[in-house]
Amino acid sequence: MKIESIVLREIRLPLVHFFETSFGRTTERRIVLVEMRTDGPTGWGECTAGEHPFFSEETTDSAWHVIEHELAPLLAGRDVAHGRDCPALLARVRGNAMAKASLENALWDVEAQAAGVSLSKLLGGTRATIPTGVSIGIQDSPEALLEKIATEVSAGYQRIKLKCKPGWDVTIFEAVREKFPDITLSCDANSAYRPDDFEHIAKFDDFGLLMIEQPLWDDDFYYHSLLQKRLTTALCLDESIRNRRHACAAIEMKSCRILNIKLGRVGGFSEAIAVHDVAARLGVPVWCGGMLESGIGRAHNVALSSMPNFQLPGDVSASRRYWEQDVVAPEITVGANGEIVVPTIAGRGYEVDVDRIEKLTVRKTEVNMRV
Ligand code: OSB
Ligand code: MG
Repeated sequence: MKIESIVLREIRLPLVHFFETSFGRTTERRIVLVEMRTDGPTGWGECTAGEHPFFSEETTDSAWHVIEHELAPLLAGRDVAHGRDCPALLARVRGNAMAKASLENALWDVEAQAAGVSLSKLLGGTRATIPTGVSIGIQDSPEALLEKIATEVSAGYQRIKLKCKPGWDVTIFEAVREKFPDITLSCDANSAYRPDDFEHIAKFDDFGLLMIEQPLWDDDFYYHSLLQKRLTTALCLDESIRNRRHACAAIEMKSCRILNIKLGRVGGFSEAIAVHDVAARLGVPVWCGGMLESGIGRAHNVALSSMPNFQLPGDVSASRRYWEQDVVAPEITVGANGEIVVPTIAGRGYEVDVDRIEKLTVRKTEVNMRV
C-alpha cells in the first residue's frame, strides 16, 4: 500500500453531557482525525489526546503539531505492507503515543479493507459480540449520579464505573450500593490519591467493587504494589501502562490484577496486541478503556475488544451517550443485553461520514509524499 497523502482535520464535537474526572470537566471534544489516502483504500484514525495535558502529556494541539511536522512526513510517500510495520517507521520520535496511534490505526484500517477482512479479524479477534460497560463522571450531586446509574443499568450495560476522588468516594459508594446492591461496580480515580490515603482506600473493600482503577500516580508501579497488598479488591492500571514492558513489570510486581488497554495510550494496535498477549500469557484479564472517542476511535475500540483476553466489559459504549450525531454510520449501538455486535464487513465496519466531518472541521492540512 503506497501512502499518497495524509489529511489531518480537527473537529469540534460537543458532548451531550459533560464528563468530569478527578482532573476536570470536559464539555466539548477537540479531536484530530487522520484520513490516510493510499493507492488502494482510504483509512481513518483518531487521536485520543485530550484538550489539556491532564490524562497524559499529549494534547490536541501537541498531537496536531507532532503528526503534521514529525510523524506524517515519515509515512507519506512510503510503501507500507502492514499496519504492524508502522511502529518501526515512527520509532525515532519518542513518546507521543496518541499521535502515533492515530496514524498506525488508520493504516490497519487500510490493510483490513485491502485484504477484504474485518478489522477485528485482522487483529486476531475471536468475539462476535463484546460486553460493554459505562464510565460515569463525577456529577453535581449524588442524586444526579443515582439517576444516571439507573438509566445505564436499564439500558443493559454490564458494568458501571464511577469516577472518584477524595470527597467523592466512600459516601458515594454507600449511596450507590444502597440503591443498587447487586450491580457490577468499579471506580476510577485517575491518580487522585497518595500513600497517605491508603487507610481510606482500604474502606473501598466494603463495596464489592470489581476493581479500583489507577488510584495513585500516573507513572507508578511500586506504590500500587504496596496498596494492592493491603486490599482485597483488585487494582487495575490505566495511565501507568504505556507498553508491553510496563504490563510485564506491573504484573510481575503485583501492582494490579487487571489491565485497562487504550489504543492511544499504548501507541496503536501493535502495542495494544502486545500488551493483550502478554497479559493473556500471565493470566491477567484486560478490558478496553475509552477516551470519549468519536465513532472512528470507537470503531477501533470495538475491533480491539473482540480479542480473546478482553474478558471484562469495556468503556466502549453507544455513540448516543456522547454525541447528538456521530461521524460514522451506522453509529455504534448497544443491545439490551449490554453487548455490541462486532462488524464482519471489510475494514472498520462503520462508514465515515465525510460530509459531516467537513462541517465540523475547524482546521485541515494535508501532508503529501515528497516529490
Ligand atoms: O481514565 O478511563 C479514563 C475519559 C477521559 C480520560 C480518561 C478516562 C476517561 C473515561 C471515559 O473513563 C471512558 C469513555 O470513553 O466513556
Ligand atoms: Mg481510567
